[in-house]
Amino acid sequence: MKMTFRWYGDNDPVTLEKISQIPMMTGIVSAVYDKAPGQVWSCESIEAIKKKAEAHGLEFEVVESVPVHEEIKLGGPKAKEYIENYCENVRRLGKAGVKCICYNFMPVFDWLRSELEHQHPDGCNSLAYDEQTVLSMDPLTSELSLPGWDESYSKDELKSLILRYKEIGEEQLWENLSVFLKAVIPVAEEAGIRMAIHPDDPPWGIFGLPRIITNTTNLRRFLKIVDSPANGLTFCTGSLGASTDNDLVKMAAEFAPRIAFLHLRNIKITGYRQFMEVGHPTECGSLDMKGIVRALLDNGFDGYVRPDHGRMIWGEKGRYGYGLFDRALGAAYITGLFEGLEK
Ligand code: DNO
Repeated sequence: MKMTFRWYGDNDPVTLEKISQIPMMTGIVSAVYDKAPGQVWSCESIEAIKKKAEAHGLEFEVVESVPVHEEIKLGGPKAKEYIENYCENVRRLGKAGVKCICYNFMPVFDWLRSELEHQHPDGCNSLAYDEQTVLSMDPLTSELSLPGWDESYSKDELKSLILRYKEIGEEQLWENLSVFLKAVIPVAEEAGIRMAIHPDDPPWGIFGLPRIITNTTNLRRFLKIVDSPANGLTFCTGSLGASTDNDLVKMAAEFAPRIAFLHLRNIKITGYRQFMEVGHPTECGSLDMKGIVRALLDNGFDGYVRPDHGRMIWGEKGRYGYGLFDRALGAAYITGLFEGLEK
């Protein structure tokens, strides 16, 4: 396994120097942020990230994310063009030495929470989700915005997008995913890249939009669409673990060889479709972190790992979920878990 850390580029208050000082850190997880989703990334921008990372003794082998344009997910008239752009990005990243690309196939919204600063008794705060709160907001009428919403859409664009998805439903989304994979995976194979789809977070449909990367049955179906090591998974414990129907230890064991990227974080389930993010160790939440890592190691996992969302502790303010302190503690904990279980 290789321990990595997400870096949001030059504007990220968590600098490369700080990242490089975390024990056992091998590289960063980053992306080109100067282009809109669907566009081809310039080789200069890709190389610039690599150079900056290397200047701090860090590798740049993982990209999160190359976003999938909504037209691709919708199978719209411009899907073909955007898929070609996507393939070009895969080629360019491969040439720059990238080995793994994380992406998702969630309609309209990426990860979604109802609260950004859920207060804990010890004075820290974290992201939290409560289905009742989410359901009480209708994105078509509400003026509110939830974390995970793409703020680049106007209200009207958002509305027409949501209506288009309502027409296509789950099966058509699978079909569109299949068209995408059949075009992109052969290019990834050639480029020496493992594609790693991120599960839907939370792993169930919201606002009547279809979500399909959610559970064991669907992950099996996904992996069969193109049965290649290059068609892999991001195993995000906090995303899949939000559904109590998902047995993460079993899933880790079954999918280990196809997991290219591992996002480790713990959540505490506080009710039906209600959870908050907590510190990484097993005892802090509802997920068996040690059991998950053991299942992965016993079944041939060999991929990249990063600590996922941290709480805001020690008075830190920053990008929600992506402060330095708690993610660094998470990295140290995860390194210890692997060390203990591998030896
Ligand atoms: C949230 C992240 C996701 C992830 C994308 C991958 O913190 O895990 O936003 O990067 O879903 O495409």
